[in-house]
Amino acid sequence: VKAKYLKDYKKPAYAIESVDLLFELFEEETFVTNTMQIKKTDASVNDLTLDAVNLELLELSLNDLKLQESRYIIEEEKLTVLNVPDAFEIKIKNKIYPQDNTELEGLYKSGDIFCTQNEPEGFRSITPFLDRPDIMSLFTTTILADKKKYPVLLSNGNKIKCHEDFKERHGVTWHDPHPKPSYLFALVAGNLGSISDEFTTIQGNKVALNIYCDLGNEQKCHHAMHSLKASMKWDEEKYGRAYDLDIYNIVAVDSFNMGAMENKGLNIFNSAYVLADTDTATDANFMGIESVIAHEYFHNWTGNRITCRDWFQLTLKEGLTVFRDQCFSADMNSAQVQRIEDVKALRERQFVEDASPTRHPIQPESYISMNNFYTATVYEKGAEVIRMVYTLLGEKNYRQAMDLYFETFDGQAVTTDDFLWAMHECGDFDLELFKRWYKQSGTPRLHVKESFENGTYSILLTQKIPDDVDGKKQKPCYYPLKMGLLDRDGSEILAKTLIISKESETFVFENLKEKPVLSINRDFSVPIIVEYGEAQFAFLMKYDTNSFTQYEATQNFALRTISEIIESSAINDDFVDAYGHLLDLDVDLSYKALLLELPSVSAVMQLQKEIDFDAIYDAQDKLLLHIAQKYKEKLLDIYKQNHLPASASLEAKYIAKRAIKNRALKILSILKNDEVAELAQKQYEESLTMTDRIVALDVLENLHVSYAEVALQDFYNRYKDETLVMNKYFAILASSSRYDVLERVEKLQRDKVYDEKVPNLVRSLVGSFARNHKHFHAKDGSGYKFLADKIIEIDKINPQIASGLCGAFKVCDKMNKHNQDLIKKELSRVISTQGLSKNSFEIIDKILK
Ligand code: BAL
Ligand code: ZN
Repeated sequence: VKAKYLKDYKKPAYAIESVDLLFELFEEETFVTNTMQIKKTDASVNDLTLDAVNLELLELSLNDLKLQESRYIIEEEKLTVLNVPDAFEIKIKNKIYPQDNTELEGLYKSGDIFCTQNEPEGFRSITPFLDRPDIMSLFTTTILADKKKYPVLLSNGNKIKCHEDFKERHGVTWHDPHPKPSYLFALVAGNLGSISDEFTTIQGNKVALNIYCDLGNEQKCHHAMHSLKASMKWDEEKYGRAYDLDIYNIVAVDSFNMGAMENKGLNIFNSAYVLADTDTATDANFMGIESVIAHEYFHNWTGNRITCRDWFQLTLKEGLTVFRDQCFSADMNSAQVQRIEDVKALRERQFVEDASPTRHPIQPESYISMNNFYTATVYEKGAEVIRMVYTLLGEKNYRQAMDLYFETFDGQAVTTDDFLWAMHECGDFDLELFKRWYKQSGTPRLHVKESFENGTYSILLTQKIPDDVDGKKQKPCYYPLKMGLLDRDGSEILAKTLIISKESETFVFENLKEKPVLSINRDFSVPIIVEYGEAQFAFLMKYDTNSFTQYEATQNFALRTISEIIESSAINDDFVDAYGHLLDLDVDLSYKALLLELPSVSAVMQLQKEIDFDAIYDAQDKLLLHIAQKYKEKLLDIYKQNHLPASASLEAKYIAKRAIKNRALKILSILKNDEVAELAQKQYEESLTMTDRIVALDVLENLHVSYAEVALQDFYNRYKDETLVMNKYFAILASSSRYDVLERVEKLQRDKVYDEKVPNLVRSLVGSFARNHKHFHAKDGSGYKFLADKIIEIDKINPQIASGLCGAFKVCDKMNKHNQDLIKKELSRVISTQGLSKNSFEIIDKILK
């Protein structure tokens, strides 16, 4: 297995100026004819080597002359044409089998729909090509297929011709006027339903908008359409970027490895991020759709018009586009809630990755399978790095810098250095020091030491930078650190952004009457872990004017309290009192629901040198039970005041009410009494929304066996034909705290709704079980054995999904010796499986090293 290295990047020796593709789709096979106009850009080369996977070649000609076999070589992943002229046309016809493609890369079938996924390297399994993002070409695509089975035929760009002159078959030709890399090529053919709308750009161009889905699901596409129009408007207003084609198509398919894909003018989506109505989708699903629709739309400028030179630059488009979609969602909803949700997700996923053997910088230096690098680090930490640039520059300069970036690099495939150049042209920051964020891995820590003497308050800030994964020392970071000082009455004395550039620095604040209270890393201005000396968590929970650090104080105080319970069993009453104050706070209810949430198992585990899941669960339960007992009446009041079973409104006010009352219900459920079980049961039966129904079902599953059985049966009967809803059902059962979870998961695999070929279902059942720490890390090794077996099985079907599951073993070296040995035994078994994909190999190899 060979790795690729960033340092080995070489400019391409050829340009493919245009590509003409003909797809002849049949049930048993598909013929692809690819005609390319190619020019040498490096006169010293003789041969042309194209990327080609499992090539079944039918015809090959150069400038209309059929090539003899002596003129070309076919290898496992290559087609080399020998001695080519300086400029030429090459025509290749080959055969592929989309209906048998279970890897869901290249051209494949999701149910009865032909569709594609080409990022990063899927195109080479469709037809030979220079399949790298710095080869940008003009694409013209003709699709021929059965008229009845595939009335809808789509590709990138504009429809330029219809071919209706056949009996049972028909065809369409699409032309994309924007040069693009092959990873943005897309094709769809199917019998699809759709909804349509229109958007007029700021320049006055009318754009036809279409969302395609399985027939019968059209009514579930309206939220996605609304989100698309809002995204188009937002990008014009905030970034001055308008859409650049006459048509924008989105297609929802059920089998998709990722969330969605930004193919030029023809986005293909995992149906989970398109389809929604209040009966089948939760409030969180609605938000997720809004954000992913926006993300893919924003890629049109940050990703498509300006793309990556090579895959090591992935964060150039992903970090930036995640930052853009986060800002969009903040503008559309509550900014304070959005920021906390984004940070929570970062810490749950990225911080864990950054502390594991698979950690990597946002710009990795090498990879074996690029598919393994669509990570929380490249995406979410990448977005935090862009956010720091934004903070360093300020809104106005950032906008100027983005304008410069678009002006300078439009139509090109560029690097993160090019992006930072544009940012630096319009801002004043240390570019070389800042670049370390792109090269270093691990989560930096910042130790805070306060002192106060004669009216002078100082903070000594010391950076602790983790070593690289191979033990190499890394250097201090450069970043903006937002902070504030409060006086003892809770009024704000100052708010400031410090620039941190050294390993250790003291900041001094003079002329203060008394020692102030420090609020640090406001808005989470830098993705680090702060190590507090004598933090005033209870005070900040009450008085902090920054909603993020108020939340942070609550989390930190809770984490400290849980750690103390693990050590000594004692519950800190100060925390419980401070928590009581939160219950009375008169703030936005969605925000309050977040304040009242105790830290997750993952958050507590990150504090432990050797992870002890049983101790974490016990301590969490103990604290929660104490809170539920002490504040039972208040929590019941919150529940009753905000529970509106007859409302399914998606207005922010009602979403917030559902959030807070469901938080109260979940906390109360630790009491495990009939009163709460009846509330949950009633909520399950009476509420009109999936949000309420799914919370009630989850509560019942973990609280009351006989009520749960009835509700689960009802849920199954009601939704068994709705795969997206069944994902939720599988996830609840696989995440359950009940003792027989593994047995039930094994049984559910045989349920007729379950299909191991559909990634969403695998993620819901097997993936959720792998995150169910209590059962996955069982001392008898049964959880590990189950997952290892699944990885071996699924790796043969879909390597990307299998390598995703391998991630559950990332915590290996933080487990006790007994569990470590069990994990290593299972992973050794997996890695020695014959024919294991490079995807799974790469992850397991890193964990075992
Ligand atoms: N480019 C892969 C899917 C996404 O990040 O939008
Ligand atoms: Zn993206």
